[in-house]
Amino acid sequence: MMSAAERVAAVLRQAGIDAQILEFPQSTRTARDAAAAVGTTVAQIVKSLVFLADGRPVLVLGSGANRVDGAKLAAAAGVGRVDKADAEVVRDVTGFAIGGVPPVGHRSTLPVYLDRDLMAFDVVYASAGTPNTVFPIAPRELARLTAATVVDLREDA
Ligand code: 5CA
Repeated sequence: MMSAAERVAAVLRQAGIDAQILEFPQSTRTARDAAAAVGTTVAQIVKSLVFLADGRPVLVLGSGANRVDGAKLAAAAGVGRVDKADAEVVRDVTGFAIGGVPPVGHRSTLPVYLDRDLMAFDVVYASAGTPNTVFPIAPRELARLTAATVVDLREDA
């Protein structure tokens, strides 16, 4: 049985991405925790969030600094309404638990929407499938790897 982090590492390797998975003794469960562990800004942490778009699961790769604007996501997905998936749905759809949901390696292939604010950075950090691992990746590579639609998803304060 492959561990969650091994599953993510295998997907990255198969895509030709030479990512080093960083494992920490402390939590990277939240964007804030992950930023502190890595020594980077919260904005450079990728949140991998499952939403239900008219009931169908989609993946949002958001910036740790932003809240996802539901109306913007609904417009991008071409649906009437979006709701955040609950913990059980997240586990069912991705095969990973909240706090360690990675952007790739899911049980099912989801449409992916990537917050364009992430594109401003040379490197961002996403979960590697567990609550104490992350991996660095160029946002352009992340978008390619996930076949993401890059779009403005930021909720304006
Ligand atoms: N490992 C970190 C950084 S990569 C991480 O996974 N961050 S995260 O933001 O993608 O995951 C935490 C997110 O899970 C929270 O932003 C929140 O949207 C969601 N979440 C936390 N608890 C629940 C819950 N009970 N039900 C649904 N979603 C939840």
